[in-house]
This record gives sequence, structure tokens and C-alpha cells, in this order.
Amino acid sequence: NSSSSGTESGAAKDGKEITIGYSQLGAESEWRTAQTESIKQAAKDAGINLQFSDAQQKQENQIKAIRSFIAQGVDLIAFTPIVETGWDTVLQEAKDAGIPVVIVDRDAKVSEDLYVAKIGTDSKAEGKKAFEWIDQYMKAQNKTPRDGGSVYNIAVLEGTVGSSVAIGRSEGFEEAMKASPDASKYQILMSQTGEFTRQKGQEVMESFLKSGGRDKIDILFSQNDDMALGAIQAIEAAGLQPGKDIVIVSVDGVKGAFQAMIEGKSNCTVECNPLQGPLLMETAKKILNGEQVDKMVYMEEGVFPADVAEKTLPERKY
Ligand code: GYE
Repeated sequence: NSSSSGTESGAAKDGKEITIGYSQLGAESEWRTAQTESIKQAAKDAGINLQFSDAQQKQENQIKAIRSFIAQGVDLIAFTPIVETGWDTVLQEAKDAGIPVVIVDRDAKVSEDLYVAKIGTDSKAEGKKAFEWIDQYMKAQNKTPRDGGSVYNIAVLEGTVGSSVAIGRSEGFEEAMKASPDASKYQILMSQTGEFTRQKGQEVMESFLKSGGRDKIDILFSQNDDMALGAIQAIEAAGLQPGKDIVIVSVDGVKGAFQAMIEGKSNCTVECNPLQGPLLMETAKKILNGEQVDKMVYMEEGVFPADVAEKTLPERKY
């Protein structure tokens, strides 16, 4: 790159500043806020012009945004698909216009020639880790099921219906449950979407507790931390102790979940890493430079039980 491009960090295509159009699905959770921040900051750091569009949980808004990026002739389109299906037509339009597409965070079911790369998290692995943590924890605690029976009752707060992450986390969780030597000790008693929000998580948990769950639920698997934080309020309002009467495991690893674990109100969070911005910008630059990139890159993720929460919280970045 020549210095005449005017961008210090050299994010230029044919001497011009790179423009990326990014369609974000919304702002439903603490995790999402961190991911949006990461993408905006990374664009700034890379000297990339980012056109950011918030779809407010509507696929049609995402499709509109992508069409407007095509009309503007951006250099590259990135998007986080709210649901898995329904993207073929608009991605074909981007392809016909010669604009490369990167799928970020959630997955989309489209043919491989409609995108250049996917950057994301392995939601099936997250669901699996959540169950495996529960399995070893329940074994170590050796508690009797709350209803006096021989089976632990699990309640599940699912994420957005039709999203790759909700589907993957359910699949991973259920497969791990079936694979456990103690599979017969567990059953999913209730399962419903809480749409990945705190508010809905609280409402759905409240209805679980009122519809027979109060004296039965042993374990809550919440597909994100925000819904678990809402559920904790519902559990307390019902006169039960979250983290004790009901064992809680959720996914994301946001600070709020660490705080809840420190207060003894939650038991484990399975990390899902939202800091995808730098990898997205790096990948975009490579694509626009004609370099080869991996078709699928997963972020690195850990598991954090309550006993490491206090020590770990100061190191958490989101
Ligand atoms: O776990 C949840 C968010 O797509 C991985 O979406 C993401 C999920 C995340 O709202 O909190």
C-alpha cells in the first residue's frame, strides 16, 4: 500500500478506504452489546469504514440492510443471521454483484458458494459442555431430586426460535445427555424460548414455576446468561434459592453471570466469545487482498464454574 491512501493502518483496496456493510441482528443481550462494540472498535482500529445496521430482531430488516449495502456497492458484506434459513436469495444477489460475504457469530444454512468465510462460535459444543458440567456436578453433590423421585428434572430456557445457536445448544445438550452413563437420571421437564432476553427469561421461568415446576425443577439450563439472570429473579420471587434449590448453568460468560455466581445464585457459565471484531477485520482485509482464508473459524471458549468466579471476574473483558 502506498502512503497516499491516507489510512494509517493500510486498510485500503486499490488505494481507497475499505467499506464494510455489517448487518447486526439486534441488541438483545449483554453478549450482543459486547459483540457490537468489538466490531465497531476493530473497524476503527483497522481504519475500515463500517456501515452498521441494527435489524431489531427482524430478518426482513437484515435482508433490507444487505440489499442496501449491495446498492451502495460496499467492498464486503458481513452479517449475523438472526435465524438459520431464508438467506439464499439475498446472498445470491450479493454474489451476482461481486461482493464477498462473511457470516459472523450465528450460522446460516446456505450453499458454500454464497459466502467466503464464517467466523463464529461452536454452539453445539457449548450445549455439550453445559450438560457435561451438570453431570459431573450432580454426581459430586449427590443430591436427591427435589420431588423425592429418582430423576433430576431439567428446565430449559431456549434462545431465539430458529437461530443456529438455540438449535445447536439444544442439540449439543441433548446429545451429551443421551451419551451419559447416567442418562436415566435426567429428564427435560420443561423447555421454552426466552428469546435470549432477561425480561423473557424471567417471565418464562415464572410460568415454569407456576405450572408445576416449583417443587420439581432441579436444574436450569439457560441458553444465555441474560435469561438466567431474569430467571434468578423469578426463582427468588417464588421463595426458592437460585444456585442451591435449582442448579443453574448458562452460556456466554458475561460479567453479570460472574457476579451472580459470586453471590451464590448461579453455578456455571459456559463461555461464548463475542470479541469477534478483530478476526472479522483481519479476514475482510485478507479477502479483499485476494488472499486465501479459512472457510470456518471458531473462537476459543472455556467453562467457568462458580468456584473460580471471584478470581476470574477482574480478567473478564465483557
Ligand atoms: O449467546 C446470546 C445472544 O448469537 C452467540 O446471541 C450469540 C447469542 C448469545 O443474544 O446471548
